[in-house]
Amino acid sequence: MRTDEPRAIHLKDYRAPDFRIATIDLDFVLTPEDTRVAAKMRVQRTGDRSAPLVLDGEQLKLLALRIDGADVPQARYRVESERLTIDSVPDDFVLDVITEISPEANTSLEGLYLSKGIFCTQCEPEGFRRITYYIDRPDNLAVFSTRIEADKQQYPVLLSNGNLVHSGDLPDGRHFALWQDPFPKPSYLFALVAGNLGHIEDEFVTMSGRRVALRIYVEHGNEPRATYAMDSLKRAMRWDEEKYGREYDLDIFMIVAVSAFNFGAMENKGLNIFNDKVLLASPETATDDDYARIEGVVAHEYFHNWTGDRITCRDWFQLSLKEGLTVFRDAGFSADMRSAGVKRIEDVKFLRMRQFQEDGGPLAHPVQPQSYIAIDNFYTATVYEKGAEIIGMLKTLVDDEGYRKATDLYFERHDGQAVTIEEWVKCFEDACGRDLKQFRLWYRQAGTPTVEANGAYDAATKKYALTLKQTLPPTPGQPDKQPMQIPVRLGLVAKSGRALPLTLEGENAIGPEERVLELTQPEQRFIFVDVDEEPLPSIGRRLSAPAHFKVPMTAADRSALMSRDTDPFNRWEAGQALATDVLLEMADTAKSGVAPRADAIYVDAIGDVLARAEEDHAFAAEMLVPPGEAELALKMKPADPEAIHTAREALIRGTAEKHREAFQALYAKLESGGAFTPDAASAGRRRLRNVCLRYLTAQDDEASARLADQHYRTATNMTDMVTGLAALTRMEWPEREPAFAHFHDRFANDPLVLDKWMSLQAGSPLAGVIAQVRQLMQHPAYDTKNPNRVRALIGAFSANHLRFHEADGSGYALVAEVIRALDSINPQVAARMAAAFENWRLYDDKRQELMRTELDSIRKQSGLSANLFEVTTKMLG
Ligand code: 0A1
Ligand code: ZN
Repeated sequence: MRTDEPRAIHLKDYRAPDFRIATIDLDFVLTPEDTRVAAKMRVQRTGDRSAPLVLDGEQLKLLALRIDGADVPQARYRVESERLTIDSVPDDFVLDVITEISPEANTSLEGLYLSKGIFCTQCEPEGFRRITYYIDRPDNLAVFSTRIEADKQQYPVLLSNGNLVHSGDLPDGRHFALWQDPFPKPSYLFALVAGNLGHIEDEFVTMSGRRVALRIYVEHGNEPRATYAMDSLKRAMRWDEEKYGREYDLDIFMIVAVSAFNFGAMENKGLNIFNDKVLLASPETATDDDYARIEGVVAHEYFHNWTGDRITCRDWFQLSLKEGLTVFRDAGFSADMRSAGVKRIEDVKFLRMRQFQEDGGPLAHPVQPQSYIAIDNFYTATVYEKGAEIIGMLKTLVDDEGYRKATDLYFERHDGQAVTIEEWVKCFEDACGRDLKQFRLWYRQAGTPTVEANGAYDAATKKYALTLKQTLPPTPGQPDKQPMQIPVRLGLVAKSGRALPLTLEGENAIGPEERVLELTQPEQRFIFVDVDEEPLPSIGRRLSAPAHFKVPMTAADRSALMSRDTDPFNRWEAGQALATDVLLEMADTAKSGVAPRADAIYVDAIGDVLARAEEDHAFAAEMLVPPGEAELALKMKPADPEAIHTAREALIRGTAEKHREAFQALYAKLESGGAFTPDAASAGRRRLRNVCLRYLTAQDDEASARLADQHYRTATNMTDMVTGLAALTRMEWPEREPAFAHFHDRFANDPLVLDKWMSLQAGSPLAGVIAQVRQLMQHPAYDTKNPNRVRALIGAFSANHLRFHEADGSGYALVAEVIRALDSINPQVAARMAAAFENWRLYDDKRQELMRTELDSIRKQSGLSANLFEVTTKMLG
C-alpha cells in the first residue's frame, strides 16, 4: 500500500511560471545503457524576484550543473526525486545541465527508450523530464536545436524536429546530425529517433508552391507497407489547405513507425512517431478497419501541426483544446474521404460505448477536468470524443460559414501561443457575434444529458406540440447541474416516409424539412403548425449533441422509422433502439430460465434492410448489426452477462432463420474476384458480405463451421480471413484448430498479425477461453513490455463481455493479475487496462464483490504507481 498518497493538481491553482526557457540546445551521445544528454538553456526570470529556479526531472543522474559557465556550488541546489531546485539565480543566464539516462532500462516508454533496438522518444505529456531537467509544462515555448551522436553502423538514421542543418562522420565509426526547429514549442513536442531504418519518400507542393519532402521511416523490409500512410498523408495535407486554409510550415515532414508505443501516435513537430499498428498496411496483413484507422490517425497527427503545435495548450487542463478539435478535424477528413453517414454511425457507436460509459461511471470528468493526479489518465474518451462533439455542436450553432470565420480568427489570433479553451470559445463569440455563456457548460459539467421528447398531435388544428425535457445526472464532485444549451436536430416523418415541413408557430414562411432547435431550459415546448398528419418524430439526427435522446415510441413506429426515415442516420438509430428494447426483454426472459424468441417486428424490419442492401453496402451492414453485449449491459439493471449473450445470440439466430435465402443470395452476390483495393466502396462490400457470414453461421453447427472454414480458406485479404476465424472461434468443431494453426504458421514472423490471432482467440465465447488466454501468455510472441501485445491479448479478453464476467471471477482474476504485474513495467498502460473494471457497479452483488476485491488488491499493491492509484481509488470511491 502506498504510504505517501500522490497529490492532486488543480486548475484553480494555475500560475504562470517564474522563469522561461527561451532556447535549448540539446546534445545527445547515445548508447543503450548510459546516454549522455547535455542541455544548454537560456533562462530568463519572468516572475517573482526571489523565486528559486525549479526544474522538473525524474530518473535522471545529474553529472554537471553550470550557470554562465561556472559550476553551481552544491549548497545552492537540491536534487529531489521529481525536481531540481537552484537558489539565487540571476535574472537572465545560460544554464548547462548534463544528465545521464538509461534508455535500455526504460520500460515505461515515456522519455527516451528503445523499441526493438531503435532509440525513440515519447514526451507528451511529461516525458521530457526523463531526458533532462526542464520547465516541463506546455506554457514554456522554446526554440530547440538537437545534436545527436551515435554509432554509425548501428544507428545510421538520426532524426529530430525541424530541419537538418548539419551532419557528418566522427572518429571511431561514429557520426552526428544537427537539427534545428525554428518554431518555438513546448517540451512535450520534442522528439528524437535513432536507428537502422528504411524509408519511403515523396513530395508535397503546398498551396503557396513550397516543396515539402515527405518521409516515412520503418523497419527494413516494411517499406511497401507504408505506402497507404504516405497516400493518406498527402490527402490530409491537401484537405487541411482546402478546408481550414492551413499550410505546412517546415521543409520536411517525417513519420517514424515503432513497435513499442503506449498510444496510437504522437504529433511531435515535423517528426510524428507512430505505433506501427496504425501505420503499416498491406492487403495480406491489414483489415479494412486497419486501413481506415491508418488514414484517420495519419490525418489526426498531421492536423495537430496547427491544432496543437502552432497553437498549443497553456496547461494540461486544456488538453481538449487540441485533442477535441483535432479529433473533430480528422473525423471531417475521414467523412470526406469515405461515406460521411457511415463514419458518423461508427463514431457514435464508439462515443456511446466508451464515452457515455465513462461519463456514467466513477471516472466521469468534465471535458475540461478541474483536477488530476496523473495527467496520463486524462487522455480519455471524454477529452477526445466528447471534446470533438462539442466542436460539432459549435459548428451546428454557427453554421459552416461561421465555423470557418471562427477558426480563421483562432489561427490568426493565437498562432505561436499556448492558450486555453476559453480563448477558443471566445473566437466563436467574436467571429459570429454569439453569446456562448451557457454553452461553456459543456466543458465544465460532466455527465451525459438525457433529452426526452414527447409529441402531441391535434388533428383538428393540424398542430404538433413537441416537448423537450433535459436532465443531467450528478457525477463525482458535481452533485448539482445547470441546464445546458443543447442543439436538437430533427425532422417529422409522415407514415408514408415523406418529410413534413417544420414550420414553427408564428413563422410565416413554410419551414424546412429538417431544423435545429436549441434547448436551453429544463423543459421547452415547440409548436409546429400546418402538420398534415400525425408525424413520427425523428429526433437528435446525426446525434446533434452527446446526449441520450429518449423518444418514447411503439415498436411498430420504430420499425416504420427504421425503414422510412428520410435521414439514414436516424434509420440506423431507430433500428438500434428497437433492437435494444427487444434484446432487453429477451434478456429478462433468458434470466428467468426460458429460451427467448426473436421479436417478429424487428425480424421483419430486417427483411426490409436486406431488400435495400444494394443501395449502400456499408450502411446496410451497420443496420444489420444489433447493439453489442457491453452496450446492452449499460441498460440492464443489474446487468446479466449470460442472459444478454443468450438473448443476442437468439436474436441473430432468429433473424438468420427467417431470412436465410436473402443472406445466402447476398453473400454469393457480393463475392468479388478482383484485386484488393482498400477504398470505402470495396470495404463496404466486404463488410456487408462478412455480416452475412455472421448470420449464415449463426447456428454454430457443423455446416456453419464448414462455411466459416471455406470463407477463411478462400479469402484473398486479411479482412475476410479474420472474419472466417472470428466465426470459427465461436465453435468447437474440428475446423477451428487447423485454421488457427494455419494462420499462426503463415504469420509467425509478423507480430502485428499475430496480435489479431491472439485477439480472436481471446474474444471467444467458449468456456475454455480463460485457460487459453493463460496459455497464450506463454507464447513466444507475447511480451508484457510491448503494449500492443498486451492489448491484443489481455485487452481483447477484457472486452469479451461474457467471459471477462465469468460468474466465478476467474476472468477478473486474470486481468487483475496482469495489471498488477504491468504496473511496475508500464504504469500508463496498466492504468488504462484497469478501465475494464470501471463499470463494476452495473453487475449483480456477487460479481460486484469479486470485482471490488480485485480492485482493492490492485490498490493495496506495494509500490503502486500514481496512475493506478488514481484510477483504482476513484473507481472504488
Ligand atoms: N497527442 C497524442 C496522444 C498521445 C498521448 C500520450 C502519448 O504517450 C504517453 C502518446 C500519444 C494524440 O492525440 O495522438
Ligand atoms: Zn491528438
